[in-house]
Amino acid sequence: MRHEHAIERYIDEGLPPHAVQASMNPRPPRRALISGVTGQDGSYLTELLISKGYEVHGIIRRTSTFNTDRLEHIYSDPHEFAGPLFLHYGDLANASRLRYLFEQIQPDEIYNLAAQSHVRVSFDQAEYTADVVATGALRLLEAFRDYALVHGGHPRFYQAGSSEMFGASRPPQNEHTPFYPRSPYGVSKLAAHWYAINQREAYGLFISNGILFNHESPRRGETFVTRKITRALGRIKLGLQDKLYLGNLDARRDWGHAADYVRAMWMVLRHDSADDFVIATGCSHSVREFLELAAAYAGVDWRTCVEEDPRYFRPTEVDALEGDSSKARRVLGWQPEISFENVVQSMVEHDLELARQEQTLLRAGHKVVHRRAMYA
Ligand code: NAP
Ligand code: G4F
Repeated sequence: MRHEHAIERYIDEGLPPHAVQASMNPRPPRRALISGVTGQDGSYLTELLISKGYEVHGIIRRTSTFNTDRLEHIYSDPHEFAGPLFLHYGDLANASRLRYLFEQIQPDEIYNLAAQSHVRVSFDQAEYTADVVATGALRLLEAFRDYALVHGGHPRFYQAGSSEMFGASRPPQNEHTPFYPRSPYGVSKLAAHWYAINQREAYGLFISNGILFNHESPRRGETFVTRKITRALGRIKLGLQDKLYLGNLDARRDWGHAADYVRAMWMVLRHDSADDFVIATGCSHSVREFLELAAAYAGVDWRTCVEEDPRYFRPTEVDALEGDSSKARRVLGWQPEISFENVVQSMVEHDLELARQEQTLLRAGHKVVHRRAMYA
């Protein structure tokens, strides 16, 4: 059951400033602020931090439809207003609001996960992507700097960097590999990466960059290729859809599981000093290999239903990403625990179940509207 009205009660819209603080717990062991909390990684990171005793504050955007689906399960008791998750309206485009949230929440750790994170869409909306991904990160970093310098207490900042920053550089990519981004998204992430390093060096603040390779899960957005594939295969298997249209099947990616990667984010901020880390499995597969494996798990002959569609090609493609995360393994003691096969299998099983639910509703006479990706 969805708790739409319950979750709305937790969002501090309309609360006077003092009530935001009054509604929080007495000082918890650690307090985290997450931008992008409603996204794939935001939801896994929230779960991880809560399991470690954190009080978690998330920044969410005001949207005309609910964007809190990935967080609904954390609201098991809609009648309590005691956390451990608090949501606040905000946007990386709105610097004054970010400063206000730092003052009110006084976080120990900040995770900047907010982004227009779709590479293909960044070609259509390059300026907007730069505003959110690059300048948005700068707005948050500047709010963090002023908060950290005035408040003290040595708060820590995590910047969500991406393997897209390596772009055309040949694999395997590590912290010494030259950056060569191939999309407005990659360029914007690289600007954010350097803003973070500059603030670390200029002000001596604890600011770290993760350079994360692709990570997936059943909570992955449905316009990224892995989830687009598993969602479609589930529906094709149950006769709800005929075709799956894809772009470049030859691109290679280093795909891990989001749960492993948010654990790395946390370890990056728990390290003794601020630094930058590549996080990756070290194995890559082509989109075609992902498709073949997913189709095998779903029991679908993909050759009969997959068609190439040039709308999904990118003006400039990143052909091959495969990360060398030996520094993170050596220095942080991080390593992935979920295999590529398990990532694919868990996504297929999840999406077969979604398709079964859709089929049941259809058979019961309900009208089901499946949202289809628009060239992404
Ligand atoms: P995601 O699912 O697309 O989530 C992005 C989050 O950012 C959502 O919560 C979104 O809110 C929020 N957001 C977008 N624009 C915003 C704005 N203007 N102000 C405030 N919030 C905004 O991304 P993800 O896969 O969880 O990735 C998390 C971060 O890691 C992103 O920065 C991404 O670029 C980066 N990254 C991801 C991967 C990967 O493979 N997943 C790899 C490397 C780096 P709505 O829910 O309202 O849209
Ligand atoms: O799933 P994708 O859209 O992910 P992409 O471009 O690698 O970006 C993701 O990973 C980055 C880390 O490297 C993140 F920073 C970023 O935020 C995002 O999470 O595409 C993967 C590959 C590409 O080569 C693309 O051309 O799949 C290819 N592809 C083929 N057909 C497709 C499709 N991608 C999408 N989205 N849709 C297709 O139909």
